[in-house]
Amino acid sequence: MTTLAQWLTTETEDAALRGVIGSMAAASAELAGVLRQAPIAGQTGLAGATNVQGEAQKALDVISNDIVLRHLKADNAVAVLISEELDEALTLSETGKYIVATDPLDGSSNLDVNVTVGTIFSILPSAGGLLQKGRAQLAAGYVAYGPAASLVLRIAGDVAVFTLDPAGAWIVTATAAKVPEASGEFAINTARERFWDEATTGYVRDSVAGETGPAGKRYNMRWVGSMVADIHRILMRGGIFLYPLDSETVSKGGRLRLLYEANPMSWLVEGAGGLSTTGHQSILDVEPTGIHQRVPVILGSTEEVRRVEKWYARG
Ligand code: P6P
Repeated sequence: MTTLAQWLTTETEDAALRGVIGSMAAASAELAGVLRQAPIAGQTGLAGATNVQGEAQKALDVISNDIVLRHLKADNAVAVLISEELDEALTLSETGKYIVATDPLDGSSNLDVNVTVGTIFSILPSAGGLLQKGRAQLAAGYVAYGPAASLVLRIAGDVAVFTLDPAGAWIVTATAAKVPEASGEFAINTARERFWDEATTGYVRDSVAGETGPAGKRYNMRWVGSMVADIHRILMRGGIFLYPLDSETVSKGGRLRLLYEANPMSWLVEGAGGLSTTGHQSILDVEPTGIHQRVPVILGSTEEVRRVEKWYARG
């Protein structure tokens, strides 16, 4: 069996980069253990949850951020941490070579119903500053805390998948994950239909029209409401994930965050042969204007993303 450390040595000669990835993987392994016990420790965000000392329970979002921060602080290679849980970018080391942008616990609203949640991270060169396009990423990954804990990681080559073993080691379980070009499955929150633009409405209408519709095939719909869970399914068996700009999110620029959700997921999906778009451009080419900037997110199987792009091209 190949471990994460062994895989990393074949993927990059940069020991400092290997170290940062190892720190994120170690933080995620620790967090996996915390999540497994959370309902017992009263940490699932249930109303009135308290710990054994009767202290006000810190939400798992904050606990997750604390775990990531502790592991990255121990790693002098990280100059700055950008986190969904921190209003401002946090300087960790004046000499660090890397910036880590992370959503330490994405989908945490699903914790009290025991649905898969995740940690998403993006690694960028500190020389480029806080606001770099997604194409500048040096590595990106996520951990899906599901029936198994899966770490999905890409540096500059193929996308690898690791599974957490009972001893706490990440073991390679796939070395070149590929998003199937074609798929009959889309992921969108259909309760937002009344807010959708014409392109989203048209794409979904064509899809649900099935075999006799413009897409010429039957579709299924899946929406977990946890980005890591939906993206992992798409990475493993194909599909398309849509959180497009709509009349309610347009004022904020979208729903999902560019630096620590859209960019790392796009880096992984495109590295596995899929595509990502805002509807008008590749997500990886979006020029960031702020560390918590939101963007429209459409990514997955090439054929499906191309169909959405055709709808947007109609103008
Ligand atoms: P909605 C979770 O809160 C999240 O940020 C993503 O993980 C998920 O894809 C999305 O929001 C779900 O959004 O509008 O369906 O609740």
